[in-house]
Amino acid sequence: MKKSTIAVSLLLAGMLSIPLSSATLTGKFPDTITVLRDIREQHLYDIHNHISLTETTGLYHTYDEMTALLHSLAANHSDIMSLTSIGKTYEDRDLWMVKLSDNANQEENEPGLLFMGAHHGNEKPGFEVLLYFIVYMLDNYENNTDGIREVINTTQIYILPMVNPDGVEANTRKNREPNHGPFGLNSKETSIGVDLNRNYGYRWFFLYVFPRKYLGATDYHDTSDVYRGERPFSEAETKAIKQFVETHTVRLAITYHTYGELVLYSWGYTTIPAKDKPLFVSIGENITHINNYTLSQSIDLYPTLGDACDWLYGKHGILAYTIELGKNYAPSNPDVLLQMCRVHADVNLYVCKRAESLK
Ligand code: 0X9
Ligand code: ZN
Repeated sequence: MKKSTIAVSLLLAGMLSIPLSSATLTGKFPDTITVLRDIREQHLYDIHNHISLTETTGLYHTYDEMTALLHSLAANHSDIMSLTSIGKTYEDRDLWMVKLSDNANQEENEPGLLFMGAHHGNEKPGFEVLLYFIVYMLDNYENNTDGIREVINTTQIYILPMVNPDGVEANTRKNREPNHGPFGLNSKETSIGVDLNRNYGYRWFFLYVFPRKYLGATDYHDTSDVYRGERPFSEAETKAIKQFVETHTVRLAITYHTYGELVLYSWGYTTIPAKDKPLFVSIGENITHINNYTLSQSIDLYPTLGDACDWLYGKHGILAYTIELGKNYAPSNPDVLLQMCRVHADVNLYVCKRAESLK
C-alpha cells in the first residue's frame, strides 16, 4: 500500500469512532453478553499469545490423510461427488474442493452452498466436521435417511475442508508465506504468514477507531497473528476462493472455526445491522436450536476487517455464518470431537434444506 493511502486511512481512523453497543447484541440466551465478553477476552489473549492447542496426536486427519480419503470417496461415489483442486498453497498443497450433487460434474440451476474449514491452521475441528459431513451424506444417499437424497439431488453443495493446509500441517493460525515487512516494502524476509480471515477484499482498508482493547483484532504488523497481508487477496488461498465464488452461484455459506460455541453473522466490521439481519437471525436461531450455541452479530465478539463472511455477504450477497465450534482450539477428547461432528452434520443438512427458500 502506498504511503499516501496509509495517511488517508489514518485520517479516517481519527474521524470515525464506532462504539460497541450491547444494545445490538442478539440471541435467545439471556446471558449472551456475558458469554461474548468471556469468549472475547479469552480469544484475544490466546490469539495474541500464539496459544494453539493441547496434545492431539492422531486424532485429526493430516493433510495427506485427508487427500487420500477424499480421493477414495470421489472414486467410490463418482455419480454424486466430484473432487477438484481450486488452487495451490505457498507450500504447493492442493486446495481440495468437494462437490456433492447429482450430476456433480455439471453446473446446474440448483441453489449452491459453500462450507469451509480451517482458515486458521490450528483450528482443526473445522475440517473434521466437514469430512464427517461428506461421509455422512454419501453413506445415506441410497437409503435417503433424513431426506439426504433429495438434498443432494436439488442443491449444489461445495465443501472446502482445509482452506489453510500449510497452516494445518505447521499447526499455525496463519499460512506459511514469508512476509517482507507490513506492506511488503522490505527486501528481507521479516516473518511468516498472513491471517487468511483478514485478507478478503471487503472493507479491508476501512478503518475505525474502536475502544483500545479491540484494536488488536486487526493489525498492520506482519508479525501479528492477525496480520491482514500486503493487500486484499494477496494470498493464494483467498485468491482461489475469490475465483471460485465469482464463477459459481452460492446462496449460503458456513465457515467453521474454533472456539466459543458461537454462531456469528455479518457484519464483523461495524455495529450497524446488516440489511438481511432478520433472515440471518431466523436461520441463525434454527442453527442454535440444533447446536445450542449463542447467536450474535460478529462484531459483538470483536471487530475484524477483511474476514471471509463480510466479503461473501458484502460483495456477493451470500448469507454467510461463522461457526465457532467447541470450547478450545482443538479438543483432545475423541468423544467431544465426534459429538461436534454429529451435531454439525445436522446443522449443515438444515441449511441445505433451507437453501431453496433463499432469494
Ligand atoms: O478472529 C477470527 O477470525 C474469528 N475467531 S478465531 O478465534 N477463530 O480466530 C472470528 C471471526 C468472526 N468475525 C468477527 N468477530 N468480526
Ligand atoms: Zn479461526
